[in-house]
Order: sequence, then structure tokens, then C-alpha cells
Amino acid sequence: MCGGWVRRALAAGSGVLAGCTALAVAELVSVAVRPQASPVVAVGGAAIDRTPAAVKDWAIRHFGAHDKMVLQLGILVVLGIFALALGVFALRFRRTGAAGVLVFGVVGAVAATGRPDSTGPADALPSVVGAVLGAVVLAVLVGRLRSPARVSDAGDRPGQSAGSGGGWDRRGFVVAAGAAAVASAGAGVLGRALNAAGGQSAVASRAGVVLPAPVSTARPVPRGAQLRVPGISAFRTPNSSFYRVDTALVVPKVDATAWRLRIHGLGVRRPVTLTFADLLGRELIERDITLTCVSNEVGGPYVGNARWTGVRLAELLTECGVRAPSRGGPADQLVARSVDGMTIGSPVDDVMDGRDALLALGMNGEPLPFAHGFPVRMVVPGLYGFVSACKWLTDLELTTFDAYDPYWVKRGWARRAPIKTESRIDTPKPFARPRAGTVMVAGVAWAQRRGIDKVEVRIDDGPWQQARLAAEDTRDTWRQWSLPWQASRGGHTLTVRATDRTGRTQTEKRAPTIPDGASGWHSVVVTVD
Ligand SMILES: Nc1nc2c(c(=O)[nH]1)N[C@H]1C(S)=C(S)[C@@H](COP(=O)(O)O)O[C@H]1N2
Ligand SMILES: [Mo]
Repeated sequence: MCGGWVRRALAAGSGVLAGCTALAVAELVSVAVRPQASPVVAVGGAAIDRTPAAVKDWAIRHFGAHDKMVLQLGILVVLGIFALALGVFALRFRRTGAAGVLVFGVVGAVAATGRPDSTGPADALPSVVGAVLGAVVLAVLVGRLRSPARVSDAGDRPGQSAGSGGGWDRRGFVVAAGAAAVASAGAGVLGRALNAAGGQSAVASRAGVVLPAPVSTARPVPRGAQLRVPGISAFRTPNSSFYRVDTALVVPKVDATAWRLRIHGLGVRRPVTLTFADLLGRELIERDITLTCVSNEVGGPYVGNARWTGVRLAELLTECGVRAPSRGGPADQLVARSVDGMTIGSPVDDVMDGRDALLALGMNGEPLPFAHGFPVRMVVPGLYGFVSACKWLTDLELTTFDAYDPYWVKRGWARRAPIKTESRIDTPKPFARPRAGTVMVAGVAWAQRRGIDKVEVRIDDGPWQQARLAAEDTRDTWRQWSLPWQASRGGHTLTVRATDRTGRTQTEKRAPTIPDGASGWHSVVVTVD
């Protein structure tokens, strides 16, 4: 009896080892194809694209920057469970079990070739080659578990090998399993290392970028824009802590020297293809702009303020012969495409209305970090990122809102999404226990394009008290505020609301992030000791 259990456990382990072999080999083969073609990345990407907006939003909220790691871990856990089962199954049905590994190869291959950034059938190779070798490993290992022990096997004690399952080739199994484990670990480590090194030309191209001085510098941030209150968000968000929201499981590493941007489409009288050097050679401007994600909950972290350096998008479009629809042009939507197949649509009228819509090359004084879109991304003041801020940009197409729905719109988000007037309490933090006495309540408020005119704070059900506003940098940047509060002992709820320069006060009405951004007032509950 005992022998049967041992064999079944070893068979399950063989399934896992076969799975590991498949993934490791796929990783190695993906070095020759593209890192994005490796099956876990491809299946993960396909899963992201098919995840309902609400779930995706939930994942972003709950796992934040770790959402992608959680997804990949989830895929591995599911694969692991199937691999265990497949191993046990192969003990009875060796061929069918081994063939089962191939099914996963097909799933990976279909996912990889179906990605929007797929470069062709070669993307199937990592999954296919990996699965074939995985199937071989499973067939060989299970074969050892099924074949009768040879008499010469010195290690085989009669008492164990004569179990109900009969004898099996212990030494053969151990040797084969050891070889498979060592080989797949080697392939996996080598594949990972080579893929990591593969982005070297992109890294070198970024290191070689020298951003020319802008012809129009950002106006100096007024000294009073940054309040000296512990716990308040820095006025300028450093790149290292700038939020990141995108669908890329592997950050695209684009070699700037090979990068091209095509501008074409409806009503583009002079289509062009530009190089990175072409953009560097143009007049650059520098602007402080606060970027906001539509997935940001009231009080959430997906908002940041950076100094962007780039080319005026409207100027470039005008040179290409584009006219805004308000001036009779036929195209009302500008669709930006990234190297990873993301599509983001912005109103042509917005990017050409005189605001500082940029093809950004620089962020806070350095070339864009890879995670934030190197070499070139869009930044449009006043529009949520999903309708304006395409990273790893490679194509700009003029079209209409009627003719084309970009990525997020296909998934239930709005076609047009100006940023809503919002405010956030940065300090005290939720459930903080400040001492009774003067407590500084402080935070940020934003209403890009309109500007912040007033911020008010309410303690419990008390009257609205006007907060002190920090100096305004521009209408397109967030604004800090603070209010000294004479805190009395006990539990208190602090609530904030902002009023923008159009005179509109931030609505109390709660709206979910889908389809066009959350609304409502941010509250923080604290206990004063
Ligand atoms: N290529 C690409 N660009 C993208 C996205 C993406 O998923 N892929 N996400 C957009 C969204 S939803 C936002 S809010 C901003 C975030 O920019 P950041 O990651 O630099 O903060 O990028 C936008 N640009
Ligand atoms: Mo976003």
C-alpha cells in the first residue's frame, strides 16, 4: 500500500518538475524571441486584457504596485495544481498525461501570438518548445515509476519494492529527476539572466541621452508652494516614488536610437516618422504638471506631480497639417499607441487648445525612467492618464471617436475623462492617535486646468473652516493646504473639500472610479489621546 502512495507522490512531483522544465526552457527560448513571449508573461498579459474593469480596478487598489506580481503568482499556483494532477494522471495514462503538458503549451502559444504587441508566429516558440520538453520529462519520469525494478538495483530492499504497485526503477527515477531538475534550473537561471541583459542596448541608449536646455523653462516653483508640515506629500514627486499604473508585466525596454514615432491618419496632410534625435533637435519646453489616474479612489495614492520636459504636441500636429475639429478638422480623436500595444485616445481639441500637451522626454530633470515610458510618452494637463498619458509611445493616429475605441474604452471606461476636482488629507493618517492640542491637518488638492481656489476642512459635524492654501505653482499642478486644529480628546472625523477656480465645489456625491473617475469627500478618522 505504502509503495502506491510514494509512487503517486513522486508522480505528482514529476508533474511539477515537468512544469518547471517547460517554464524554464520557455524562458531560455524567449531570449531568442522576446522576453514578452515567455508563457507566464503572455498568459498574464492576456488575463489582464480580459479582466473586467471592476476586478482590475480592485486589484490595482488592493495590491497596488504589486498587482502584477500577485497575478503572476496566481498563474504559477494554478499551473502548479494542474501539474500535480497531471503527474498523478500520467501514472495511469502515461502518453495522455504527457500530452496534457502540450495543452498548456498551446495555451501559452495562443496567448503569446495573440498579444497586441506580438511580432509574429515566433512568439509561440517559447511555449511550444518548453511544453515539448516538459512532456518528455514527464513521460520519462513516470516511465521510471512504472517500469519494474531491475534486479541489480542494490538499493531496492525487497520489503519496499514489493508493494501493491509492484517494483519500479528507483535509481532510474532519481537520476532522471535529478538531471531534469538541474537542467531546468540552469535553463531558467540562464534565461532570466540573458533576458535581463537583453535590455542593455536600451539601457545604454538611455544613459547616452543628454536633454538639451528647454527654450521655455518651467516657471520657478514659488517658495510657498511647499508647506513645512510633516507628513504632507512633497510638492514635487520624486521619480522613485511616482505612482505607476499600466498593463505591462515586463516594462518595455526601448532602444531610443531605434525608436520611431509615426504621425498619420485622418486629415493628416503631411504624415511623418520621427526619430528620437528629431525630437531632441526641436524646441523643448519644461512644465510642472500633476498626473492623475482614473483608478485613484477618493483619498488614494495614484496622483503625482512632476516637472516634464518635452516637445509641444500641438505644434508638431500643426506641422503635419492637422486641424482641430473646432477649426474644421475631420479628426476629433488622437489615438496614441505604445510599443506594447496599449491604445489611448485623447480629444484633438484638448491637445490643441493651447494647454501644455507634451511629448515628454524628460521627467524631473532626467530622461524618462523606463517604467514611466522611456523614450517618449504623452502628458496632457487636465486629462486622466488613461485618456492622455501613453507611455512607450510609438504611433499617433488621427481618427474619430465614432470610428475607434481604444483599450480602456473597450473595457467600459469613458471616452472622455477630464480630471475631477479633488482633495486629500495627507496628515494625520487614518486611525492616527495624535495628542490633544494643536494638530496640523494638511494635504493636497487638484483641479488641473482650472486651479484650486479654496480648501475647507470640517471636524466631525462642525462648520467648514477655510484652510490655508500654499502658493499656487500653476493651474495644472496640485496645491498644498493646511489647517491647525485644536484637537480635543476622543474620536474625530476630519473631512476635506476643495473649490476650483470656476467656483465649483468638489461634489459630496460618491462615484466609483469607473467609468470616469471617483468623486466624493475624503474623510479621515482619528483618535486624540
Ligand atoms: N503604454 C501604456 N501607457 C499607459 C498606461 C498603460 O497601461 N500602458 N496606463 C496609463 C494610465 S491608466 C496612467 S494613470 C498613466 C500612469 O503613468 P505613470 O505610470 O507614469 O504614473 O499612464 C498611462 N499610460
Ligand atoms: Mo490611470
